[in-house]
Amino acid sequence: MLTVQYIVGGLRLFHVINGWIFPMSDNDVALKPKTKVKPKLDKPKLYKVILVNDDYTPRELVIMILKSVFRMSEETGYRVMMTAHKLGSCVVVVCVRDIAETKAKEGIDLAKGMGFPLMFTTEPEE
Ligand code: TYC
Repeated sequence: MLTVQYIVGGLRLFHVINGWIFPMSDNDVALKPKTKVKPKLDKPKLYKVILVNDDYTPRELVIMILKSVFRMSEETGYRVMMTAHKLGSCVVVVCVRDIAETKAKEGIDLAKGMGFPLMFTTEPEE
């Protein structure tokens, strides 16, 4: 009995007829794969913005800065502030380096403008 099979090898197509392998001709396009090859983009490295505790900045000011710079609710701001207050520091947000550094500077500058030494640092995520 005559059996015909098709083999896709890389970009070349082959007929297999009774165990014999024949390359397909260029205009023989029946089994051309329809899948598109998407080039994969590297995912950007992420950075943590970290709120650091100090003995001078008022709690209410820390919460106000978390709300205005990092768009946090009062409740989240309170929890993040208290975590830094009790443990020494707290991760505020994880984002791309550019944004992380800009947000950290905005927070520092706001507090500095009011005479307080509040500190935000940034570091790469593992
Ligand atoms: N420890 C400060 C105080 O008792 C409040 C504070 C909390 C300051 C968190 C900084 O990151 C901080 N007034």
